[in-house]
Amino acid sequence: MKKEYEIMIKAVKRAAALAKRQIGKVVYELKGRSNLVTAADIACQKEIVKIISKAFPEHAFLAEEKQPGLKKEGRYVWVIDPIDGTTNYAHTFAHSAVSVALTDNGEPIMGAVMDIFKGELFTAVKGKGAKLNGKKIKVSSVAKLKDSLLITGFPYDRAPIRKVHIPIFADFLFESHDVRRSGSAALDCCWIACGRADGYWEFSINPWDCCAGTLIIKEAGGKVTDFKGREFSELERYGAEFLGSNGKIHKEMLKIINKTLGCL
Ligand code: LIP
Repeated sequence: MKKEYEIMIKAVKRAAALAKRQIGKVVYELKGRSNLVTAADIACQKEIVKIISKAFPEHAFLAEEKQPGLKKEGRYVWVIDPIDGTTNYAHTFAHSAVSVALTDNGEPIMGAVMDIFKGELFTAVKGKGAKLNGKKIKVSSVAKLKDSLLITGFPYDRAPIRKVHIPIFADFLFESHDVRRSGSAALDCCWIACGRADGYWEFSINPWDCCAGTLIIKEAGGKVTDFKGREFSELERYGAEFLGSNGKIHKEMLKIINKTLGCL
């Protein structure tokens, strides 16, 4: 898998550099209610696909942006978010990343997330740990929710916000040190993995938002499940309900989330 890793890093760095050159120079379009896409998203995805397809023409892709002719079925599937945190990127709110993961029969085996603005590169290979700029990282040692810093996000579909997301947000706000809403799921996962925060929950993110980040959290000693505490069983289910943590506060977070979900 050495070649796959090298190609993954090449693709992520090339896309991050392309996105960085375009900061502030691209207009956005709406794919849906508050769901933005820019020309940079499209260009970065095409560049990533070009690099990977040249090296591995038989591999398939699960990518955020529509791209005609992409092979979708196969043992090896590359999961791509060319710019995660597109709304941030479009507004030059400096917190967006390129996220690429390679899966083998639906199981992430390597992943890379590169912060477009800061240049931080988070990587993980299954069974070999997680790194930030080549140095091993691990989740925080915070053992209690009341001592934690949390992260969340909100889906583009704003409908369930008032009845579901705000009550859960409020519960966590009162049960933790504080809650951050960054706008990039991939970076949220990486910040849990390196101990900058202790738990991240979000409804309705996509496999491309969190596939690499899920592996990076796990390889850094953390835990990722849905809101019933189950590991993701298939690629398509990644992110429908996302809870990533340092493992130590996972049960407390599940209890808070299900307090509201149980009332619905
Ligand atoms: C975004 C996620 C973010 C979430 C947004 C959106 P995108 O991904 O990274 O966590 O809150 O709703 O899904 O669309 O920028 O790739």
